[in-house]
Amino acid sequence: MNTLNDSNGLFITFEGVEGAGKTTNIEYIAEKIKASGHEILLTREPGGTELSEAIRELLISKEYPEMHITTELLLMFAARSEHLNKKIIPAINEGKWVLCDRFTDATFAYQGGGRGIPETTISTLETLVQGTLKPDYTFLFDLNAEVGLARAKNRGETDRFEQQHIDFFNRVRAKYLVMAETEKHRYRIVNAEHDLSTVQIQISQLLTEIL
Ligand code: T5A
Repeated sequence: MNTLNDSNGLFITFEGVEGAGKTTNIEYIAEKIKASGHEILLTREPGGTELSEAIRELLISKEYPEMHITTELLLMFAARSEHLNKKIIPAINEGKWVLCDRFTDATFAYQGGGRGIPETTISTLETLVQGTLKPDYTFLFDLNAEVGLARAKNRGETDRFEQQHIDFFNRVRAKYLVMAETEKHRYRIVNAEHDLSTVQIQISQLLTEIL
């Protein structure tokens, strides 16, 4: 794995169930950070490099509804390994603030909480792919899973994950909340159920603290 140098780069991730508003708000957050003088890299998981985006297509495609959960887990980490080594770590080492729409906490929430893969299995892969690297901050866009799913479905075409039963998303949300409680120093919770302007007021307050 590529290693981090002692640059002023920062790694911030954005998490939450489907339709929580991560993609909508990440640009807003990027503008605020840029205005304070930092260089930004905006990216996402699964994806972020040409190969990782190709893996993303396999993961979200409805052509593979019966994908085995271990295959899904390994593909998530295969995409992540490429993304981390080719894009995330080099950018942090150049002093950039990397803003990533989802990262390994999504694996703990979806493949762990949602699919029931043991946490120790996910942690083993996390260590293999990331060593000790973790995000500096994680914004959790928290909302009732049913509200989020309805927002995502309103947007049109759904992907393979969005076909899951609501119980799956309730477990995903519950796992995120456990992680936020366990890692309070890293997590910042945004109540994403409010209208967009109220959500952005909360984001501004949280960013002021970080900046
Ligand atoms: N996955 C990912 C795993 O299972 N394991 C992993 O390790 C990783 C990395 C793709 C899938 O992969 C899974 C999780 C996902 O199922 P993704 O591309 O991040 O990951 O897909 P989604 O989370 O499905 O992305 P969404 O676009 O659905 O969610 P967002 O980004 O949180 O929501 P956003 O911003 O697109 O908003 C959705 C809609 O709601 C509206 C927006 O305008 C938009 O129409 N909206 C609001 N409406 C009212 N009030 C607000 N406050 C609103 N905020 C946004």
